[in-house]
Amino acid sequence: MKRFLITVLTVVVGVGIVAGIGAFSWWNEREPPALKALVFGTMDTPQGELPHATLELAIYPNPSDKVAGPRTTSSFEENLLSEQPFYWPSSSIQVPANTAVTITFLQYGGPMGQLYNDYFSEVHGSMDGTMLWNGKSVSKMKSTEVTHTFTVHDYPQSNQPNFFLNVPLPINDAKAKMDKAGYAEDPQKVEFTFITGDPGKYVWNCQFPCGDMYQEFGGAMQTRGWMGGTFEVVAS
Ligand SMILES: [Cu+2]
Repeated sequence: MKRFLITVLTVVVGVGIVAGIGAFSWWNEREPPALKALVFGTMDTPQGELPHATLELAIYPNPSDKVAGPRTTSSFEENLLSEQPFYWPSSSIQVPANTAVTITFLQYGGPMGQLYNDYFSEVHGSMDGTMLWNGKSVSKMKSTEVTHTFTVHDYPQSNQPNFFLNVPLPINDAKAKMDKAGYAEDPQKVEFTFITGDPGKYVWNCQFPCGDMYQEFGGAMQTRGWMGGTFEVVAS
């Protein structure tokens, strides 16, 4: 009987520890609060007049006193990512369905690395095939001018509307004025407008090797909340 009780107790404690670790890592690795595109008025589009929503995202080259950066799950990870870039204020994006959405990107980082695939230096999925780069309309950039991308895609198996966007984001050149935090004083500005369809759940990530290790696809590139996240089209 005693042995039986000890066995039961051991199992109960074991299950408790596993559940505890599970709850701890779930809490640590949870999605950041969603950043929602808000509707302001309407826009004339090839699909007629649609509600118009806007959203602003910044890309910083490293955490600093100015911008804390995404949550890290340990001091080891904090160290590993202390010089790594991230999207801000959230990597969980929500946009309304059947709406014209404009995302404004402010890119604060300087030059690094080189894009592996020129496809990602082209604009894909915007309303008219272009984006505004510092106020100028462009449909692609030179691959040497790109430092991050915002690339939204579908899961391989799903039966929701297909959805794909690619926004190349420009570097600040080596001569750009940087502040103490290492951020460009006059960041690169990109405005990208696209039309959403019916609701769906997608993911986005950066396609530029801006992390470290694994051909620079480690570090920020493989950490939730830094260079990738969720992109949800929600019923409006
Ligand atoms: Cu990146």
